[in-house]
Amino acid sequence: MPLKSWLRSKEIDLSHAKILVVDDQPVNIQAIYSSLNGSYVVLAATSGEEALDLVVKENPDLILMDVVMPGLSGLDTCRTLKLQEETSEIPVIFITGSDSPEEENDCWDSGGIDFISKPVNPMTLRNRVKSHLMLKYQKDMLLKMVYVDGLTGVFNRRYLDEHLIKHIHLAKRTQRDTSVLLIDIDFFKQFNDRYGHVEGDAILKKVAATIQNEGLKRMSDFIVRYGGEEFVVILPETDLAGAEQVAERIRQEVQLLSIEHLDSNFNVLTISIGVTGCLSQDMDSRAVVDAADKKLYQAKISGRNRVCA
Ligand code: GH3
Ligand code: MG
Ligand code: MG
Ligand code: MG
Repeated sequence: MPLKSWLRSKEIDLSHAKILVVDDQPVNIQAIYSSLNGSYVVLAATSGEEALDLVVKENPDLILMDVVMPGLSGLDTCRTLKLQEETSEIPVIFITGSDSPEEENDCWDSGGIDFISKPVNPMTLRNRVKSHLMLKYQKDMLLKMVYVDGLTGVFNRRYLDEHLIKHIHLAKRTQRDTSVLLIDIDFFKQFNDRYGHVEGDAILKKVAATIQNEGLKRMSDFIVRYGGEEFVVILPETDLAGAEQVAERIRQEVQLLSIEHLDSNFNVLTISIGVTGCLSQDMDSRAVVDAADKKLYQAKISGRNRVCA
């Protein structure tokens, strides 16, 4: 969507936005549900513990959180969400019966983005929810523009630069290796020359999607478009033997797409992959990618359409 139109609020469709309501009293959930249902997708949890599970499963866009609950309080639930990387960006609005400034301050301190007093006025609730969903949407769009490759929809080089180093440090600390694959399409210049750039671009999308959907099995694995027709895959907590298996699966899946490439030695489109572990490298991203690049070079000179580790 062009910049101008997504900034214009009335054009943003929020009807698929997911809101999680957390309250130990079903009657409170019901009241909020009847104010918001129809405009958004509304989910409910009756405890902080249940909310933490549901947040991971459902990835809501906004959470409406009761403060006082038996077991994990709303404040503790919010603190936990803010500490976990996958859930830390989800906005939390507290709903509370207290009117003490100190307790209100606790809501902000625990990571809440706003605060609504009980009894909840339905109009106030709807306006606040809409305003925060809009902000969340705009923030998500900006993050996408910053970290996602426009053509293929996978992460870009900037994302890799910021995240690989974290995985390298984690691997050193835990002594559990993170492995890195450098993937390069074989004879891609000839592909473009014969089939055209538009077809070449479509193939880049297809290869990226195949690596992502057929190649990567763990939530923590991720793929990055590293350059024109090169991709990097990060496999946290994966040793070299495991990474070789993943690389081999990816290589086969791409070959199985059976994309015609008459100027390739294989008659179909193929990829070559270099594999390295990061524990064996000095502690920086450059060294790790260079090591994978050396292996990739071996795969290329020894015939292409293969994995070298
Ligand atoms: P090799 O098997 O040695 O990797 O040969 P190659 O032709 O794939 O390698 P080379 O690095 O010489 O060429 C990469 C080519 O990839 C250059 C360009 O034609 C193509 N390419 C790079 N980025 C894009 C892109 O965004 N879209 C399209 N369609 N083609 C691209
Ligand atoms: Mg309560
Ligand atoms: Mg290349
Ligand atoms: Mg190539």
